[in-house]
Amino acid sequence: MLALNRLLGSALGKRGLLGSGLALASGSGGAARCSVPATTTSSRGKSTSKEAAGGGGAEDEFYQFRDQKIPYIQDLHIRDPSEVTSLPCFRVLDDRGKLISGCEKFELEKDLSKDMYRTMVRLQTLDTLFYEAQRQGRFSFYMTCFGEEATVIGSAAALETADHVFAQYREHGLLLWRGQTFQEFADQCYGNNRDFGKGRQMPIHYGRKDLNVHTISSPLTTQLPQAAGAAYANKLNGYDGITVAYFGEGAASEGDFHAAMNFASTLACPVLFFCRNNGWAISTPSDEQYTGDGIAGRGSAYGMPALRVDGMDAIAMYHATKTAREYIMEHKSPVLIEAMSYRSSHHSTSDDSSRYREISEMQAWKARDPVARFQIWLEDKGWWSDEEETEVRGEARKEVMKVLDAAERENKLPLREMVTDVYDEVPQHLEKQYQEIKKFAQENKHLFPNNVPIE
Ligand SMILES: Cc1ncc(C[n+]2csc(CCOP(=O)(O)OP(=O)(O)O)c2C)c(N)n1
Repeated sequence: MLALNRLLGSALGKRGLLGSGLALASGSGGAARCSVPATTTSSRGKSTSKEAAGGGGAEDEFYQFRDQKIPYIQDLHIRDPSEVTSLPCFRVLDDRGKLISGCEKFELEKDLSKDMYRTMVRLQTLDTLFYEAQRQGRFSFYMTCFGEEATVIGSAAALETADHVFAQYREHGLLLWRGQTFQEFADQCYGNNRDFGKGRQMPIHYGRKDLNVHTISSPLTTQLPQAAGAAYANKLNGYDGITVAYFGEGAASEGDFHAAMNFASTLACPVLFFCRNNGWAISTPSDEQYTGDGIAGRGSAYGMPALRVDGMDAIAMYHATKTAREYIMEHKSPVLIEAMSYRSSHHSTSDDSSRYREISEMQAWKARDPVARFQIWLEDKGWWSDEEETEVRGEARKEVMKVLDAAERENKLPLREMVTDVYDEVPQHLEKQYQEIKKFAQENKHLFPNNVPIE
């Protein structure tokens, strides 16, 4: 039994458990991975001694398996995963937005806090009005991030603009934090001739080279192996920054998640895997999505430090991301964060979530609204007033209405843009297709929006 305790102890002790402060387990080890004496290993994965090659008799305490030191036990039973304690969840504010006693050291400074809060309010306003505009048929599709404002803005604020971001689609708040204007959001959703993506992407599939935000891909989880690869390339090039991959807990069920985690940990890629666990993947609740200790619990299996955080607590999100970033920069190896929150909105404008979840559930989560929680803390500090609240919301509302009108008035790109940019010169077969479409469009102008130049 002593040996079993030791086994569990070593598994737990290496998992970045949070005690009074916020700390990540150091080193690359996950459960049961220990460093070996220098004399037995010449370099990682290249063991030289007989013992390291897998030897060791019954009298030994540990099974030395290459660079892994595994305790022996003689108590045979199938270990129930529930014997391993869940990773606890780091938070600083309680559900009502009150600072938890002893967390004073985590309080953010005034200007940063106010900037974060203002951006959260602007994000809420952007989402509310863009959602309504889509419902009025002004553009084809939209997704909001209601309920996850603290997750996105708290983490964005803790990153540097130099950090490369591979997002899923519900993290547009990061672009807002990095300086994308309301007008630029609207131009992308309308796919007009000012859209950086030239109208070729679905709405909300933003991308900004100058802000180091890679273009969103609709197929889930493709961004994770891409992020691991980009992080590895940046490491080889000595790039001064990390790579971040945002994804939902639903996306974490794709094979790409596991491939990315394994590549990142074995190649020691400086990447932050940032899971937004909002409880739902369209109509699939998270308890049908996985068993075990959620997404963060998978970190130790990949030898990767992991943190679980209250994603509705902006201050906790900021510190968790900052701590993870510092760890990645120092160790040049990956970290996994799981931000626990709730998707308060429908999945997208193509969804009606009242068909598969209870109104009472949505109301219960509304009571923990991350924006209201952060506002209460700011007010408690004496840093936010009703006047400022009215002013920021009013200004944001006016601005969004204006940019929607402006984006709508702007021309779409000429039809010809459909076939440009893929090849250096438009190949014959595409030219032929384009000429056919152009002829059809000229003969059937009533089928095309009148702001698409047919040229
Ligand atoms: C490979 C792939 N499978 C399925 C889909 C359809 N799909 C789009 S979003 C989504 C749910 C994703 O949920 P989650 O990752 O939890 O993110 P959330 O929408 O909750 O933020 C699904 C199944 C897709 N886009 N790509």
